[in-house]
Amino acid sequence: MNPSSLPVSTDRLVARLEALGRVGALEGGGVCRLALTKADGEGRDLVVGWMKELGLDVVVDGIGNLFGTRAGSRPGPSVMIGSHIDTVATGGLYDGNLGVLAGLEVIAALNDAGIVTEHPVTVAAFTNEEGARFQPDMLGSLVHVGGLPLEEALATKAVDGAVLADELAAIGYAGEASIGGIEAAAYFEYHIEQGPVLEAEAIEIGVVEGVQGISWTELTLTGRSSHAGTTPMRLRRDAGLAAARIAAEVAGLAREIGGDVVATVGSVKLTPNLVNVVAARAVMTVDLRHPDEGILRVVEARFAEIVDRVAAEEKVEVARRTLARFEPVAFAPALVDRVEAVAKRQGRSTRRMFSGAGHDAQMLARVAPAAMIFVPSVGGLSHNVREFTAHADLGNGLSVLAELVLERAGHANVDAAASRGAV
Ligand code: HGY
Ligand code: MN
Ligand code: MN
Repeated sequence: MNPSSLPVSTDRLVARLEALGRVGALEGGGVCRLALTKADGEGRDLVVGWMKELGLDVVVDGIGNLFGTRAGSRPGPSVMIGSHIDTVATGGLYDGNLGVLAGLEVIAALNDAGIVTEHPVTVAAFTNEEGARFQPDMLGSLVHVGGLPLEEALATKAVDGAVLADELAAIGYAGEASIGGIEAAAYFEYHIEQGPVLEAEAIEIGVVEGVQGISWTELTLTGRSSHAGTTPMRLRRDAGLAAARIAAEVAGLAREIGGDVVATVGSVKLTPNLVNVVAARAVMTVDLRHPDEGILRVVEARFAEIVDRVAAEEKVEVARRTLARFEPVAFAPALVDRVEAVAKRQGRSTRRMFSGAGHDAQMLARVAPAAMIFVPSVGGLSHNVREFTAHADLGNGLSVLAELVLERAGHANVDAAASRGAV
């Protein structure tokens, strides 16, 4: 059932999600389209093709952000619908892709309805939102809003050693358009929740009030390799043991403080990584998050103490590198209120919530009123090949998005719109 006045089609959206999901498809399900890989390039090609089919004016900026714009009756800032199409290595069909492809579906419905909006409407796909290959995450949208100089971003090195500028050129998306050239009058991001809340409470639409703070650190622990059989425990400088102890104590810290604190050691690389060699080096990442900046800073300080104490006890040296650090962001209250009002008017159950995941919307919020719409994730799963959101839920969020965009972009030819019903 599509209660929005725009003839959006969930079936058409799902068909595009599945088609894009075939790009970088993993054996047995799931998707791997890490930023600026060949698969990401092919996914971009597919989306650009759809943008052109829909009659959008497509531009690519210097960091590879994609923008497809449908003209309004008057020039000026766009109502922007955005997200990302890069995925983590074990990604699903929906994270990011839903927001970009739902934007294309709103465009298709505007075309089908013959509606001319006052404001232009732009669909954006931002580069490297995931931060899995290049850090920080939300890199493309951060550059777009002036939070990271383009030259610095282009020089970023991937976890696999590649340089961002080279990878961007290799897939043909080192664009000419100026950074920030497409201005947003308002920004909407439609996204799966990626957590367990909406499903657990049987709520249809998450009205997102903001995004929690995020702190990513890379630790390089340097010990000394030695023989696993001949080296007494008291003589070891074991980087692997130090990494394991830090991981365990960081998790213990999160459990001790409790509440909304989350701490994750997602990557540990040992050198030489062999069964009978005490590890000389460990390179590990620590992801800390909390909705309150003050508490996040307390967690960071306690984390630093843990690292210093364990390193001293295990006689290893420590080098720290900040990979990402973003304070919590609150979305525009008036726009958040509209998300809630439209969802309720369409008969949806709603609840207000903060986003546990980072999103491009938290960057766009620096330059325009921004808001997000969440729909449930089955089992609360995401960044997992079994990520899934039910067809009806996809349609619920799509209808809310369509109504919000139409409301914000304005009708220049109301009669044409009024004469067409919803499908
Ligand atoms: O890490 C995040 O929250 C997002 O997926 N980049
Ligand atoms: Mn995402
Ligand atoms: Mn993600």
